[in-house]
Amino acid sequence: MENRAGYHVAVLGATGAVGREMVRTLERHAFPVASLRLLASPRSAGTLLPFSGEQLRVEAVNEHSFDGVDLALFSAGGSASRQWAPVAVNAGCVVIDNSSAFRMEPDVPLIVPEVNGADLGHHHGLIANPNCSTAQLVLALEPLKQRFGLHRVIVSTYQAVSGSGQRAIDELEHQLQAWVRGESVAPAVLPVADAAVHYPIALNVLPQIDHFLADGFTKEEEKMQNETQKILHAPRLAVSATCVRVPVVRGHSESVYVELEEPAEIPEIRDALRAFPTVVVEDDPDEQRYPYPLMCAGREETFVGRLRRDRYEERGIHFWIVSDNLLRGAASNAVAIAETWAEAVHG
Ligand code: NAP
Ligand code: 3JN
Repeated sequence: MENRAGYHVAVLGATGAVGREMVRTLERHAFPVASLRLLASPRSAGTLLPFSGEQLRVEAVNEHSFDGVDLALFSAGGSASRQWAPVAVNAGCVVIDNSSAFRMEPDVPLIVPEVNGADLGHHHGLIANPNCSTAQLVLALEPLKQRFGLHRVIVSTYQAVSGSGQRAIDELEHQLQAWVRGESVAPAVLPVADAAVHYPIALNVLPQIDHFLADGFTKEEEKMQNETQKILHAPRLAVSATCVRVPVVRGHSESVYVELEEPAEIPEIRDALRAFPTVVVEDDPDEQRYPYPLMCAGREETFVGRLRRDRYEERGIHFWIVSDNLLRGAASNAVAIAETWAEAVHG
């Protein structure tokens, strides 16, 4: 595309579920893009994708893809990130990586701008975007931490299939169409594409996201624990997660139990959440109001509802969070990091 004022930007994984949203989000946010390079594997080289009224051709990533690029948004999986992030950084590019490859490295800031944007002050060219389930959780936890302190967190997720990529979206659609026809199709993607065994997701719920670890938790559950502790600067905060895949296309939901350091009344908690940027409280039992995934798809905010005190533990509260996993959890968080970075560097 022609050069305009702004940054030379690349998106690696541009043809994926997240990458396509990154391109749309750059346009929707009017991020100052001087030129945009769309990168993927050789499989999709030549594909045309729209950006700002033009059709841009996807290129296969190579050793020269990042020459002259200021900023690269990566969303092509951990192994592509491990291969290409050093190449991009050596070429002088700042990389915002959406994979788990570098998130827990001490010298790589892991950022949700509203929560810990200040951590962007120290990076070596590589900035990490958290897991989608973590991003929406920390947005609800940070205002509670600031006002009341956090003692422990127990979270159960209800994660949309789009979190597992375009093939998982296609798999749900094919299974639903087959069910309507009274047929069945063999599952091949979920719960984990490279596992030996697959289970149906249509009209089903799978209590497994990513591979199992030795103690029975999954890697997704461990990511939620570790990343939440890092972003909140709370390395000893007890965070226990159960991550579940549900037959929803877009929008992750979370049922959260939090023990606060100090007891608090529900109206105070609502006020603290409402005052926090990008958090929307949608909570009125009298009017049967609470957030759900179809309400949140395409929105960048994080929605909180079903707020209530625990009946046994004075400092315990329960609530429900919903957010668009492809936006807040991935593309718009990455673009928000880019905006924070651009503001810090060039004002
Ligand atoms: P997807 O729909 O399967 O798309 C994968 C993208 O990566 C495609 O553009 C694909 O290109 C590209 N790609 C794959 N291997 C590549 C390689 N070796 N070299 C260059 N490009 C390659 O997956 P997705 O849902 O968009 O997710 C992509 C990655 O983003 C995930 O693996 C994960 O690391 C990260 N992610 C993070 C979150 C989060 O929670 N923040 C959520 C979802 C995903 P082709 O079209 O050429 O195959
Ligand atoms: O399954 C979800 O809802 C979120 C998935 C995220 C994901 C998928 C494949 C690889 C990740 C991630 O962001 O943690 C990764 C990864 O990079 O490890």
